[in-house]
Amino acid sequence: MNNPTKRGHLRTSLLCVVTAGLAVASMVAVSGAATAASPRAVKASHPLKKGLKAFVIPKNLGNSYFTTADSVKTQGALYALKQLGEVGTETSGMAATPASQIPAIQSAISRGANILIVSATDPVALCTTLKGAMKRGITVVTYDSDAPTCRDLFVLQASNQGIGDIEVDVIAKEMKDTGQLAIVSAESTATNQNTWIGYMKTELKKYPHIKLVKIVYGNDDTATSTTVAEGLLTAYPKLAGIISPTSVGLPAVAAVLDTAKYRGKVHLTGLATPLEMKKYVLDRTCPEFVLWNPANLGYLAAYAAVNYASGAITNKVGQSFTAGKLGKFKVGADETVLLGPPFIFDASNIRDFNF
Ligand code: RAM
Repeated sequence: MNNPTKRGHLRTSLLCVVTAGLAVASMVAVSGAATAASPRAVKASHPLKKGLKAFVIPKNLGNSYFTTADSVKTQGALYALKQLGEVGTETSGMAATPASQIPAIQSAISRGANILIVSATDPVALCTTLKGAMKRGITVVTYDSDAPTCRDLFVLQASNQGIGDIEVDVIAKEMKDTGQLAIVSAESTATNQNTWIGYMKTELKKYPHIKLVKIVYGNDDTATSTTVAEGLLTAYPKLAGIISPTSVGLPAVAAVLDTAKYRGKVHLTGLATPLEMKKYVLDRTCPEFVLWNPANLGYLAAYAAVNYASGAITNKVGQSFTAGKLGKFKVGADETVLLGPPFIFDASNIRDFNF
């Protein structure tokens, strides 16, 4: 155990998770992100506008992480919008690329959007379109993956450093602090993965016997992730560990490692949804991985966006709002609202989650 304090905290948090039904609620209860406002800080609540046209635009469609973050069924972004009396629509392209996502953003604008909630495939390529939207008075909120210079607010799933550090600490423990490590990421332009990889490189300095030999990109596409993982294993026959910080990449890499040729030879961790990883956790291809509650991320992004579009909050540090069942949140530095800490999933809790 390389970081007992952090791991201990996460373990304690996960002990609260007892049944599939309660799991999601418990992740909220222990998130620690909701900040109770002092009685003095509570003002008469500003009325929220109703009937706003809100478009939820994930990196791409067909990715179960975003389906969970956005859907009514999972109580994600579209559910929150419905609760608030807004008109919510999910739209995007099929590939997690700016070329595929930008036309969906443009179409949302021409369909009369009041709010855009976007997971950015690129920190800059979307900016002309998003800045154009902001000039027209459209509220632009990024969630999951940021475009820092061209949005009003960013709703962040968990501390970026926390996400990077914990993945390195998990793989280092599995690798017994030694050997060649590679990363199978998403798009090479993805703001979130690149930020986490930056923190991973810093955290790796704590493990001088682990060498990061290669970063490859599976583009949040299963077939591409499989191909690049296979290429990696061929090019680096001594590879001892892989981190895949993407919910599409991690199950794809796990499927490659869960074969006679590689079974038990290469350690694996990363980010993914629990249902997609259950098999690989239980057969020990990937004993531990990390995520947060994607539905709560979408839900929080919707509340933040509607509060901003209604003039109930600005994006200044300390502005606070209530996000329905999640409680009160505050705008922090860099116009960012934080959901909570990341979670480790393992054999002790993997059966408890239904997303
Ligand atoms: C993929 C996407 C998303 C990321 C998750 C963990 O679904 O890249 O942006 O947050 O993985």
